Amino acid sequence: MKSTFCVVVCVVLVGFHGVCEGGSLRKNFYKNSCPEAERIINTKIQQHVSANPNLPAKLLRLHFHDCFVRGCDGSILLVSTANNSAEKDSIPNLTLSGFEVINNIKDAVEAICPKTVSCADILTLATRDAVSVQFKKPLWEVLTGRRDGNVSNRNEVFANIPSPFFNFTQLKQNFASKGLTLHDLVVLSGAHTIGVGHCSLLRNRLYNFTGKGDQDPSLDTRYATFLKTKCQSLSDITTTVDMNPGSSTNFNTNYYPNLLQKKGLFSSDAALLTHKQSADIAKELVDEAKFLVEFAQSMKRLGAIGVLTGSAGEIRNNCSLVNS
Ligand code: HEM
Ligand SMILES: *[C@@H]1O[C@H](CO)[C@@H](O)[C@H](O)[C@H]1NC(C)=O
Ligand SMILES: *[C@@H]1O[C@H](CO)[C@@H](O)[C@H](O)[C@H]1NC(C)=O
Ligand SMILES: *[C@@H]1O[C@H](CO)[C@@H](O)[C@H](O)[C@H]1NC(C)=O
Ligand SMILES: *[C@@H]1O[C@H](CO)[C@@H](O)[C@H](O)[C@H]1NC(C)=O
Ligand SMILES: *[C@@H]1O[C@H](CO)[C@@H](O)[C@H](O)[C@H]1NC(C)=O
Ligand SMILES: CC(=O)N[C@H]1CO[C@H](CO)[C@@H](O)[C@@H]1O
Repeated sequence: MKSTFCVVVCVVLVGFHGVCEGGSLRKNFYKNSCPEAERIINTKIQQHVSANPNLPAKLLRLHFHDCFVRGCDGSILLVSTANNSAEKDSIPNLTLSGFEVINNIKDAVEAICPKTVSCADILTLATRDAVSVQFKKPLWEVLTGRRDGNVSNRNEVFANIPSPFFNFTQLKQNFASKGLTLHDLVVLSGAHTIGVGHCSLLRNRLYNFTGKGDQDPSLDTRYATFLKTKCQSLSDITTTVDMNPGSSTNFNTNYYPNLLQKKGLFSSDAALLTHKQSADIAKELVDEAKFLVEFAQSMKRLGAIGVLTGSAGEIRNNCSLVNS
């Protein structure tokens, strides 16, 4: 009865493939089938993050890309085969990494509970745990019970992953197509407090914004001068710069004060200031306590996008391959 109600509400509110399908995710889904799963994932992540402080950023972006293409179904983890080019082999996958960490955790989980815990859940839990290491407590709640998809198509990435060149309207529409609100958009953009971006994606803002050798006027001039010392020419496509100067491994609320000072890295960041409603949300999120609470809620919604549950999908044996 309750689930029928939920389905009806979901269809009315967001359509079948929206966030509401997360309604069938549960707290501690593996409590009986693999009671140690969440602990193993957490222990492994502690080790991996201490060896690689960039890992939280890598996993956070990987999880986001997984959820925005075919829902959070682990499709981003699949490798291409003779007959199929997978999501991870599309252009926006630049610098996606962390795959080997997920595979390593999956091996450890398989060793104690074979064929039980999905790759989609492992990625979701591992992301939460990685971002949470510095806080020494889980930053958001992860419901579980996702199952793995068996399709990963390179051609679906461009239509689903937002581009760093998107304007406000495009960003808002992209998030809405995933059942996420403008508020989620501004809150989740705060993920750009950690990690790096490639010069290739901001070079136009620095050197050729309108095709006349000019600079993006929505970028702070002094910050642009600094960025030019890193991204030294239009032809530099390999160098990376911190998303957030000085705090690229520290998850905090610095994204917002920087954004408000016109120091957002990409056009898509700057675009959040072009409308009053989103600019006002950004101003509120300067408050770190508020940001952390909102981020937790939006991550829960992100992690529920288009999930496969019940008997849909499968539990992959190997996160890189569909079961044969
Ligand atoms: C709002 C639309 C978004 C756009 C247009 C966007 C775009 C990008 C781009 C272009 C990069 C740099 C990739 C590279 O040069 O290697 C990046 C990095 C990153 N993004 Fe986003 N992103 C968006 C939203 C998100 C969301 C919702 C999350 C997670 C909740 C996220 C998390 C990250 C992280 C952590 C990095 C750093 C990755 C690293 O250090 O390797 N982004 N994003
Ligand atoms: C690729 O497709 C062909 C023809 O449909 C099939 O015979 C072959 O087994 C497939 N190969 C793989 C690796 O799936
Ligand atoms: C994926 O699984 C569905 C449902 O189990 C099945 O109908 C479909 O053929 C599978 N697709 C691939 C590419 O394996
Ligand atoms: C945003 O970009 C789209 C696609 O390029 C364009 O049609 C639209 O006019 C742009 N919107 C604004 C407000 O610039
Ligand atoms: C700047 O952009 C314009 C228009 O896209 C292009 O014609 C020109 O070659 C670019 N300049 C450089 C130095 O690449
Ligand atoms: C999983 O599949 C990948 C890709 O084929 C392979 O390289 C890897 O060794 C496999 N892992 C295990 C544990 O079999
Ligand atoms: C990390 C990863 O899988 N990178 C791939 C991204 O896609 C290109 C092709 O567009 C591949 O060459 C990379 O290996």
